Amino acid sequence: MKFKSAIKPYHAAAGGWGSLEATTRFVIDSKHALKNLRNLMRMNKAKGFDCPGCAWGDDNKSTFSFCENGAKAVTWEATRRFIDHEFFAQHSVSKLYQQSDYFLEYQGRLTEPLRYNPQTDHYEAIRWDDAFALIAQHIKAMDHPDQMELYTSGRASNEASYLYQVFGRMTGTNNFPDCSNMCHEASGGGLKRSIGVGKGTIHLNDFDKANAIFVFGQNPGTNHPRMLHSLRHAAENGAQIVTFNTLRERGLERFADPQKPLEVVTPLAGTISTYYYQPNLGGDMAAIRGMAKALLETHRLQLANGENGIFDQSFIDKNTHGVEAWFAEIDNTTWTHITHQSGLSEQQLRDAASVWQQAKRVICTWAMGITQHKHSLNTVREIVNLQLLGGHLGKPGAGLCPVRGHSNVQGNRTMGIDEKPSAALLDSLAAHFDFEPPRKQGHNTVEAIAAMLRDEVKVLIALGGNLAAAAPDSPRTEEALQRCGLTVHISTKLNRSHLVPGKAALILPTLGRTEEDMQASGRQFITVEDSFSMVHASEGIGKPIADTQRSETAIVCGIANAVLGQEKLNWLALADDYNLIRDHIAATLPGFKDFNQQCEKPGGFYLGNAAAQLRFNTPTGKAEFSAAPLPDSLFGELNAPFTLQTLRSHDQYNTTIYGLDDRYRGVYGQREVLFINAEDLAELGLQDGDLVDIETVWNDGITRKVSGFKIVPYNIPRGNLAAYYPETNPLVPLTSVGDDTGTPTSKSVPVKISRTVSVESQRIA
Ligand SMILES: Nc1nc2c(c(=O)[nH]1)N[C@H]1C(S)=C(S)[C@@H](COP(=O)(O)OP(=O)(O)OC[C@H]3O[C@@H](n4cnc5c(=O)[nH]c(N)nc54)[C@H](O)[C@@H]3O)O[C@H]1N2
Ligand SMILES: Nc1nc2c(c(=O)[nH]1)N[C@H]1C(S)=C(S)[C@@H](COP(=O)(O)OP(=O)(O)OC[C@H]3O[C@@H](n4cnc5c(=O)[nH]c(N)nc54)[C@H](O)[C@@H]3O)O[C@H]1N2
Ligand SMILES: [Mo]
Repeated sequence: MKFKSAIKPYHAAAGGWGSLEATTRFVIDSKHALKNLRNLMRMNKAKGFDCPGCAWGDDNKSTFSFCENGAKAVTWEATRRFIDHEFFAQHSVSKLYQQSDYFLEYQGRLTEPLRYNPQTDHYEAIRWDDAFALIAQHIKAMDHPDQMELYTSGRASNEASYLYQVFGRMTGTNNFPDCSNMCHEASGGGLKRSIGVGKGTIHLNDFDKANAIFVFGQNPGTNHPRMLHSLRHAAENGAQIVTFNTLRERGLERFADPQKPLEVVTPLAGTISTYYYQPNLGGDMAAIRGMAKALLETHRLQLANGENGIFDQSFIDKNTHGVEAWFAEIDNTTWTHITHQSGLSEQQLRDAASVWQQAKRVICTWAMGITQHKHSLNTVREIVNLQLLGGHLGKPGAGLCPVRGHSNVQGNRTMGIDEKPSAALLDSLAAHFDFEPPRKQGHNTVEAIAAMLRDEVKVLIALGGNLAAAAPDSPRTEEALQRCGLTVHISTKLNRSHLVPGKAALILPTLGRTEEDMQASGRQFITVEDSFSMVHASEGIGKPIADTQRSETAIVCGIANAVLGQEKLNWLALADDYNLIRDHIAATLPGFKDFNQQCEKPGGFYLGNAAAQLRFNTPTGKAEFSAAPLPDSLFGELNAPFTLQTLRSHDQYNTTIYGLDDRYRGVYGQREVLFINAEDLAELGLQDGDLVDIETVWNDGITRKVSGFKIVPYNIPRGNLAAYYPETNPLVPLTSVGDDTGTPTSKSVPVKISRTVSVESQRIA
């Protein structure tokens, strides 16, 4: 495949004509236009399927609740292209390994169960029952249940992931590495420590009531396009929107609503952000500390003048613990430290603080720019600290909003996909299913990969996802997968993980969210949970491309039945009728009483959030201020000239590459680019378009390098770089993880760059 590459600035607003055009192009391109249009029209409506694109909520009001990137996700899944054993007979695994990620997924849907033949290096067809029997044979041959790793990617339904964790725990392990370990772990952990619940506290309609919204480290124009509508409406209602983003992101600057025809016709693009601050990578904790320092100064001045102060003192007294220790820490933090680490001036932070001060109701949102650093957990807690000062919790138009990634990643955790399960969850499962679940903590994703590298993993099952490409340190992750006794991938499309098979390997082809799921008792629906703790039904409508595919739920039941038999649970009956699974969920998890009846509610039901009702499940029973010191420096002794963040382009869904354009950033037909500040470029004696090598500066003697990345001068602070994930995953060391989160530090990789001398083996595009 040939692509014309170009860099040209994008002048229009995000979300306007360009996005409508792109949507239409994807719908037409998928050669299945009618079905796709019908799918789009039913997406996120009260009846229909949940958009697999992201975890933003739905208002069920607009006629077309979809966005350009949701449309891509749907049409990508609904393709008529497919591959079966004949394709694999033609292409060996090592040949396919040479191809790009784009090429792999572009081949279309997987339709048959496949087994790797190490003698021939080809995948071959296998019957479903034989595949299940092979898995059972490997699991039964393990010395210990902890020799199994059960990975989950956040698209899996509540029903499939619930049964998956019951299966794992009945087998005897808590090894549930998941995509969340690489994503919002810091949000869950930070919120849990601060307010006792690891989820956001707001409803979608709180955006309409907020006076100020602080958006930290996220790119909604690409990754949560429907959030732009909420921001836009908020701005129309007079809310101030303050953005903290290292890059200038088009979607946060200007936005036109493609679902409002008039606005698209007259390019009345509004400016979304009142203030747009560009901190250094990892500089947000310092920035918030600076805001808090400015606010505390004003507060004390007011008190000295006999006024009330600017904080919500009655909220603080009644609901929180530890404010004094945090104030002491703020006093200990110097402005020099704050401005140096954040890269923002004292004046900028005072301005941001004054927006916060003037707002009665404040929402803070965040995503990967906050969670993929070493000190992410403390940064999330610093955001909570700020919100607690103003009592911005438990009232309309205010609160905390981690904007989740995968469409059901939040639901997966609710369902018990958790390598560190609470005693309450285990007790409940033990009582209901009458078995003794393992109490020892399991592995997160990075720990699972380390165990594979130590040859301790006999069986890896992956319920979706693409571990080989999504996890850090690609060469080591690929080696890790190859060291497993058996790898089993439950997947919709071909991806890199299938091409680094374990000693034995299976690919099990599954139905997607958009497809009709017929079982013995009739057509099934599944349920998902969005970023706002709304649980709702999702029912696929497209006809599956092959009757040899199975639903994720049916596959999990098939595996469990082969391994555990029917002694504790009739797995096959559960696969016949998902209502029975929901009855088990209702009986074991809080908030799911009358689950099946609740699913009838249009728009779904709210799971509730104790912290939003000012009930705090913390040791003191109050919201806990965190008094963590600002890190002295972000990289200690390493002394790297640049910090690199690895991020998403507009034409990708994580490791799925839809196309080679990144329209809002003006990049076309290519992905191996490096965004850099123009002054840094000049200082290095490099020019726009030059090719460079990027090499990690780390402390373990391993060389981590990628070659031939094209330089793109960009509006980014000096010393900071950006390049796309997953091409730069080889640069992220497995041992570089967040404190208390284990999340790879994908947004702060210490690197140096040099002119490329020769480009080694590039993958075929
Ligand atoms: N179309 C599409 N939608 C998606 C996805 C996708 O790949 N494609 N992925 C889904 C998933 S799993 C997730 S987790 C989300 C991800 O959603 P995002 O978090 O928006 O994803 P990234 O592309 O990683 O973007 C990180 C953003 O944070 C900024 N940033 C990086 N580091 C810092 C920092 O230290 N400070 C500040 N202030 N800003 C920083 C970057 O410039 C960039 O704008 O999106 C979900 N939705
Ligand atoms: N360097 C760097 N690395 C990162 C990140 C980063 O920002 N930078 N982000 C991290 C984040 S936030 C995340 S969430 C992870 C994502 O990690 P993963 O969730 O593991 O990766 P995805 O690319 O979302 O998985 C795509 C694959 O899932 C399969 N699939 C798609 N739909 C379905 C379905 O309905 N069912 C099943 N069973 N399979 C399906 C397809 O085969 C497809 O190839 O990556 C992380 N890795
Ligand atoms: Mo994510």
